[in-house]
Amino acid sequence: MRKWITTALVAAVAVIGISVTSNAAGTENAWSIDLTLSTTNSSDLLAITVGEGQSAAEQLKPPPLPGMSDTGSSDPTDAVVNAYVVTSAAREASRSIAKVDTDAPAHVWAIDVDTEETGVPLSLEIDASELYSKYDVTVVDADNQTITEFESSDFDTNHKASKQVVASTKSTQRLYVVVGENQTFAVESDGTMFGAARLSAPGRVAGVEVKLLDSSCTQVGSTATTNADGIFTMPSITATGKHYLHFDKQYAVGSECEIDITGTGASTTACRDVYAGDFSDDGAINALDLAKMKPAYGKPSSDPNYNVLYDITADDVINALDLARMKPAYGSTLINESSPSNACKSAF
Ligand SMILES: [Ca+2]
Ligand SMILES: [Ca+2]
Repeated sequence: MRKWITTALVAAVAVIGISVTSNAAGTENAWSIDLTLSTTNSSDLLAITVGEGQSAAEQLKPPPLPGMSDTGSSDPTDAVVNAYVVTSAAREASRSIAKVDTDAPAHVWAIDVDTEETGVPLSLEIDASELYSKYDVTVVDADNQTITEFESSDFDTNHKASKQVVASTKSTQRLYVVVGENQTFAVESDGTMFGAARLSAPGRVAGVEVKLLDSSCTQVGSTATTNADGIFTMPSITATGKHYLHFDKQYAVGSECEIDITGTGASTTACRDVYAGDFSDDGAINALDLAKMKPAYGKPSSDPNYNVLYDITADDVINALDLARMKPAYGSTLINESSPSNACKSAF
């Protein structure tokens, strides 16, 4: 049994892909990305930068752009764009480098985008040449509840990628940018908690249960469940203050994170992804789970020993690709649901 586990895990390591951004210059504790927001004909005059470094740094944006005025044209696609990193209620920066936080599962920035005409499709170009190669970028439009993912395969050889991130803007559009190895997050905007859960990166997934708990670990409101796009919404959130968000799914190792709900629509949190592979459903991924998987290993869906439970990649065969999805959580106490660091463990 032990030999099979060793062989299987070595195979799993071998198939973990090399990303297109693998030659980007950023490191785990010193990285940044440049963001340029644009309508069809106009872009923000000053690209904004977010990242992580040895000490926090902010560079305030010059007095209100635009340097350009409204074109006066009825064509909204030429609307002037001004984008800001929201660093506090009163300060807006063009650059925000966070302090290194090795415990953070990911980092979240709020970005406000002003366009002089509303109803404008908005695109974002990301220059990821200084991004850490293991990190993904997700852009969230909480108002319209849409998520745009920038994965390694989206970037060209110059580490640039461009996508439409908003279909139709308001005069001030709030976006959230999530960067890190994990991409599970929640934002509270106008009394609605909205977010997404990712299962064993890459890939979002349906059926993850999301609960909001107060500081005494008492559930607030009802349980939300992620849809086919991995997105959940929790309406009518009136509570404020320190809360916990708990993500879990059967046969997966769940995740919990803290969120301070301010009631201003500016509350965000990044959580560790939920990991598939807890086939024994005991809150940990270890040899017990590999033992359950073993009879199905190497079997295609046509084989009677195939079991869809173990086919994490949903590609109709159980092989090293599935083990690769389990690997980051294998044997880890950090992300064990039973860990004492899980503040609301007793609530489940
Ligand atoms: Ca288990
Ligand atoms: Ca598979």
